[in-house]
Amino acid sequence: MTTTTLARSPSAALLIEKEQHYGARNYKPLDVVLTRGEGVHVWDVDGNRYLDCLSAYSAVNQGHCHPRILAAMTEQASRLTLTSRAFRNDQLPAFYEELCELTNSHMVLPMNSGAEAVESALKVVRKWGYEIKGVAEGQAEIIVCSENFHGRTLAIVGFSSDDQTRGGFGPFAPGFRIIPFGDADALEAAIGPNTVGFLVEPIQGEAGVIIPPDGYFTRVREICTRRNVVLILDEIQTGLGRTGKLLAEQHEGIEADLTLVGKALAGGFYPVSAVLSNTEVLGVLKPGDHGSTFGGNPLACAVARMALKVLVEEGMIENSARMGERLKAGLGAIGHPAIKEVRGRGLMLAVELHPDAGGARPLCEALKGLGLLAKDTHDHTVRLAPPLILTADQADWISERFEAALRSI
Ligand code: IF1
Repeated sequence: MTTTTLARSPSAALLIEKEQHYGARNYKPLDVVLTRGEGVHVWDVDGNRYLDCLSAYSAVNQGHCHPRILAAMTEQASRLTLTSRAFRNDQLPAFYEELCELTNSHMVLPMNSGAEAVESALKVVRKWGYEIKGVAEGQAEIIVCSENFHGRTLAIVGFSSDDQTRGGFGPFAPGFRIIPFGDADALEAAIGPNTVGFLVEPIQGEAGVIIPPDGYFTRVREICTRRNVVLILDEIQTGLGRTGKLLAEQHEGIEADLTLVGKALAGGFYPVSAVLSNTEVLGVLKPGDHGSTFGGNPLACAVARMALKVLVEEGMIENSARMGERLKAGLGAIGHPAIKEVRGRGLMLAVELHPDAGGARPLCEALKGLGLLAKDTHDHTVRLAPPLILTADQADWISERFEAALRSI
């Protein structure tokens, strides 16, 4: 009988060296090499445990490797994974129905990445403008906000206001206008006869968890309705329980015309995104207008159906609201002079440091040493977005670790 020696996991240093050698350098990750995830925790190759306070940018709201989603994925993967949309499958209709009922939508366009959902919405809104609103062909204009983040494709980075996101990638698609976030008067003034849509995040994530003034979205909704402009809310990061409601728009008491979801839509197991709509807007798509090899595939649908099911059945949305308040209060009580502001909704939180406090990246390095993984954004802000299954003790632990890390740098 041949014996095999169990492969010892190579040291983190070797793995990091190999990644740096072969991989494009489009990220500068923390030097932690993860190998296992369960619930709010992840483990590195040296057996150290961390509490994940990024949730893969809010794509793992349900917690790592949720057993019920895993079971649904395994079962479907052993039966049928991909058919293309040239044929029908038994998972897509159920995915459509359950997603529409949950979000009070009438029609769904299934895609894969968040950026694809954004790009699809831009295409559909332009087509709606030409066919329904009556804008002259090729003249459609879409309004976006400065400090936006909607993805990394060429059209999307073309309307980014961030030099690093767009630098070196021109020329860009025309037909976009940038206005300040949170300023309804600026929206009113920017709308012209060719304006077909307004694309905006309910809370700006990458910009550092920027919450608009109270009443902003009530006015935005009124303006878009009155001026016949499609309101597109990008809930790819804020949606699916992250802010303590199923959709962040519910905090504002409004309904978008198009809602974009992604990330946690499949609980971190698979890239699944979708454009949700009333019938008028998505109804402009005719066979052959748009498509995607993987969009709406049976495996994606089965995983997403279970991801939504556990999100609702296991009370994760309500828990996000409760634990978000507890964590925000705990962080606010630290009272360290380096902290400029603690802000956020639900478990979409950020701690902004004063500019002279030494920067957010060193703080994230210190937090890593204390068993907490978090991500900095825009130099002085640390984002905190743990999975929505966080317990009260874990919320208190995060605050305590955050204080300890601040004292250590
Ligand atoms: C990166 C953060 C960045 C998003 C919103 C669409 C997309 C995203 C509101 C596109 C994606 C990810 C992308 C990732 C880092 C992360 C991110 F805000 F979440 F932190 F970059 F801003 N709309 N956000 O947040 O979805 O195509 O990635 O599935 O690009 O570095 P995607």
